[in-house]
Amino acid sequence: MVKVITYGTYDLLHQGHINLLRRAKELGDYLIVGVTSDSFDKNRGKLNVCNNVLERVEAVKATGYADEVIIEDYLGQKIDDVQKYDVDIFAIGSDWEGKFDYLNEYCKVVYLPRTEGISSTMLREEKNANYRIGVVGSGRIAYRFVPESKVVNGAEVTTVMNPYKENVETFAQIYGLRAYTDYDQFLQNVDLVYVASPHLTHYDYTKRALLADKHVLCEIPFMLTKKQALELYCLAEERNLVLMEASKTAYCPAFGHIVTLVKSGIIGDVVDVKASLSKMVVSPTRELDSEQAGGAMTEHSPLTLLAIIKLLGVDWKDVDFRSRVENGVDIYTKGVINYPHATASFTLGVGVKTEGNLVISGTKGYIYVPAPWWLTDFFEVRYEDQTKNKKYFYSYDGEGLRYEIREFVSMVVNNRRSCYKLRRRESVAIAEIIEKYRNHENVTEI
Ligand code: C2G
Repeated sequence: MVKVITYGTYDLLHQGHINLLRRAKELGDYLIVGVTSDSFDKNRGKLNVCNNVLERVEAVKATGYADEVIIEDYLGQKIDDVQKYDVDIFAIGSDWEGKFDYLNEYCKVVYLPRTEGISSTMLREEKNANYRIGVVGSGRIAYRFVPESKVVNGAEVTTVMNPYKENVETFAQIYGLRAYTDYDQFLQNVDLVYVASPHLTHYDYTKRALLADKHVLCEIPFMLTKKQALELYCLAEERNLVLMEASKTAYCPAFGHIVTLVKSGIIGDVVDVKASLSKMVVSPTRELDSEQAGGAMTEHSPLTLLAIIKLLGVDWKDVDFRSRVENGVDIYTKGVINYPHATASFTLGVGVKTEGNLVISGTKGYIYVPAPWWLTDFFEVRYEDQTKNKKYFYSYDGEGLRYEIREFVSMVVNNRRSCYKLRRRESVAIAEIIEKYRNHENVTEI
């Protein structure tokens, strides 16, 4: 009996897949089809798969060509499978020509002709309305945003706006976008707005976009007061629009899993959270300009507060700050947030360097996330008995912005107003702590 094996995602199963499976089956007597697991696809950068693994397995079975369906869940599994199932032929579409020659050591490798003119990508694009994203501001983060948006289906950056003509034109030329210096005109030509402008403009740009019925993803620091954050979330709710804080760490795979592991009690009761973030900058720059709300607190606290609030909640009792201030800007701030049964602290620097890690201490053990924890793809759960320690690894692709963009587009497409990865009340709590600091409440200079 000649055994054949082939692999694929088989998302939105189409004629190309069916032809491939038929041809693979014709190569032998018994066909094994490896369908990728959802996590395997995420890890290899396929973030846009529409059908889940059960749906994809059912679709493959329904073709009638598979004698056996298995799940592909890890890199290198093909070598194991070929040996485990005693496979004679590995078959795959010609788009993979040459890529699987390494399997020749274990079986015969056949590249089958690919069906032209149809693909899952094409079907996904047809399925999803293509929303036009407009970027407000053309600074450093915007330059990272556009390439990241290209791996997310359902939306495309088409437009950019900046009141400074030269800046906006350079940016538009690099990415082939339409450029506007007038915000109202810009708003007429977009569906979704990404606010990546200087801190002090976030409120105004976001509000005007919501009033023009546009969904908004707004960079951090999202809002500088609790009132602003509440007002805009209410406005979005009233108008049935998505408003999301672009706190990229919140949407990254590793961070999400830290939160769920902690909530499931893996380190017992959480008693202390320590989060640090420092990035040295050199003047003149926005981060050191008091006129532009520069400083360590506005620049970096949203991510450290995200960690604290996600892990300990929004019902904190008091907060106290210590800052080193130079030219009206905090180059270093340490904050202590007390909860009834826990405490948390954050250290932030734009002119003081410190280790940027995250430590979550509990009654059974602790989680250590090395610097830079906010971009993490790795963490370790540690116990007194070190033999129980466990390391966890995740993907963190590109600049990591793709995860938040995907969440934003998914919220719009699926008409979801709230996201469990960062709840609106958590975002409001972050704004409230920033506001207290900016109002000099419990701030001591050192
Ligand atoms: N295919 C085809 N014609 C198309 C589209 C796809 O012949 N128009 C083939 C692919 O070449 C592949 C199979 O259908 O052999 C499954 O394609 P995908 O679902 O896109 O999966 P893929 O990402 O190619 O996964 O471990 C996974 C494998 O490496 C391949």
